[in-house]
Amino acid sequence: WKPEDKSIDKATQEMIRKAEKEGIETAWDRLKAQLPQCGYGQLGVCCRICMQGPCRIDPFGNGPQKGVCGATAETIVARNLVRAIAAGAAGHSDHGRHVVLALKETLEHGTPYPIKDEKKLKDVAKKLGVPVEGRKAEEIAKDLVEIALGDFSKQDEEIIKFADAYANKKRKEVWKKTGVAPRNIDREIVESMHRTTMGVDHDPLSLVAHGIKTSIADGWGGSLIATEFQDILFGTPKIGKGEANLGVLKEDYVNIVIHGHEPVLSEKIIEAAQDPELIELAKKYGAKGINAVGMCCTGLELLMRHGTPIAGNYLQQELAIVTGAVEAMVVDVQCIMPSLVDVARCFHTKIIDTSSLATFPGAVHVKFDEMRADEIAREIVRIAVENFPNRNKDKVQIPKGKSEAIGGFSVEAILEALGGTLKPLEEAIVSGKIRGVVGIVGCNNAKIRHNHNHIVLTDELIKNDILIIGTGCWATACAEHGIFLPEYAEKAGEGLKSVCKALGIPPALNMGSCVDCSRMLVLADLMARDLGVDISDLPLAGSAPEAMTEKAVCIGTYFVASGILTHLGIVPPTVGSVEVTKLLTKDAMNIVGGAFYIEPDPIKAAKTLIDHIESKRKALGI
Ligand code: BF8
Ligand code: SF4
Repeated sequence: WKPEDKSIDKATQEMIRKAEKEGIETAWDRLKAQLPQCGYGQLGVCCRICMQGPCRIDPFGNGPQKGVCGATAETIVARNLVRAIAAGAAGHSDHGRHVVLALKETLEHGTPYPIKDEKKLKDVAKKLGVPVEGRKAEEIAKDLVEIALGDFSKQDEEIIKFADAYANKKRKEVWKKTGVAPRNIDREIVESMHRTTMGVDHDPLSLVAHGIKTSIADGWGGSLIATEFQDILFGTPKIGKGEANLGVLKEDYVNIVIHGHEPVLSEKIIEAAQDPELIELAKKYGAKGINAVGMCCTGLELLMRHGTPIAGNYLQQELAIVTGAVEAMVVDVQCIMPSLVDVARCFHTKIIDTSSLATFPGAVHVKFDEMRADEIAREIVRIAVENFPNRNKDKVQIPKGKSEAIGGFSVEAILEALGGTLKPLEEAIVSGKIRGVVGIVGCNNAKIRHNHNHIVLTDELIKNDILIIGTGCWATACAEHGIFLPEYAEKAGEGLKSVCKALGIPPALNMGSCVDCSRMLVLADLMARDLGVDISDLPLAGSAPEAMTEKAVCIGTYFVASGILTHLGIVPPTVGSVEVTKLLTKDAMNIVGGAFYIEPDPIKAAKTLIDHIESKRKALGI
């Protein structure tokens, strides 16, 4: 298993080689040690829900076909899927809650997080029917906080207020008709756990339906709330430049990598990294200054809002430490490998955990508190600076690889670039210059050659005049491979190229972190409203080419629930049930207007997505 087979990226390969030479274990080594992985687990037919188990179903039909309680493969697979969706929804939505609570604290006790974007505040308020005329920002914000928290706590049967305000009528009708309109974000997650506990819901159809409901509570609820409140507090992203890949680390500087998901932390760390007193201290220790960079989704949040360099995506987190040049890696929640602490032990790097939710054995614990955000951020940066003299220069090797990237494509920024409406984009789609739009999301997965599926799929689609929008580790992959540069339009088909050139945009647009998948929903919804159709009628598709987390399962499901055909580049652990697989890949299309499509080969996947887009165009008569 050569470094070239583990990643398509040269900088990543270089660091894998360094890790191998120095005997440092990485995700690929651990995957190898896991092989062959359990076949029951891969099919999703094992159950550990009660202590009569673990039970497993023989997929070949010779052994047991039921668990001790009588649960079939269909029930077990559906329950496992619903639990994965619930966990993914919980991750995004709890993140959303934290942002709302930060704003609430600001209003009540004055945290160091003032409202940065009053225009966004008013726009969100108007959508939700909150009066804005003649009112102070704080008064409007108070009402918004109440509505958002209400979506986590209200006990009536009505659809959550954010989904009600943001989704168009046609989509809501589909949800109401099929009984999947979410009532309360927390409640749908709790009900997922209740339904799937021993001896409750055993019907794959009603289980999957509730999974869909829970996913909508995330996409049109928790994630959307996270994005909108982050924009209010930290500013709505605007189109701007940045840099990506391990080469953003600097040899002569104190390097701080901010890794995780919640900008409540990362915003403050990059502020503290600019503190003249701390820069002076860094110089005293022999560094030229402080270089704070991002990693994973929190890195994308910073890249989107400030053009902060991003050091990598999920599979590059260990490798950033392997450079030997990282003084501190600051982590909060989600997608953070526990192995970081072990890799850091091979160097001087300090792993600093900051969330009260997430403690890493062996890390330095500096728990974050919004009220003392500035002080704590400075303390964290100081730890990094004071660690600089411990760096072993002989162990330092920073790969050169990095690329420039244009980012910051919030819906607002896209509208601004188009002159205030989506009309130019819609006209390009109607005229056929752009055949359609594909939203690509999600992770890296050690089982898939790092960044390979992201790049091959993106290239193939843009070649066929399909505009790409996307988020998460896909966005970092594109940033690293130069796809987010306007000149990359040269690789696009003639139609898409001409539109990109006219607008000066790249053929693929970075819309942010994984909670920002909500931006894609808002964009699709706007387009549907403009054209007087449902989202499911539009020439759109979704894809998670290197899916890994439960959050990705949830995102895929709410794309499907929003009426979008969604490709998965990895076979999910649901194929052990014929019924659940059929439900997700076929029947869902007739029920919610979207379905999953599984295809590990990105070229084949591109062809199917293109065919799907062409069939939607035909149905629309364009
Ligand atoms: O939320 S894309 S590996 S970093 S889950 Fe994680 Fe997947 Fe990356 Fe961000 Ni999203
Ligand atoms: Fe086995 Fe049923 Fe218990 Fe699952 S819930 S572990 S299938 S007995």
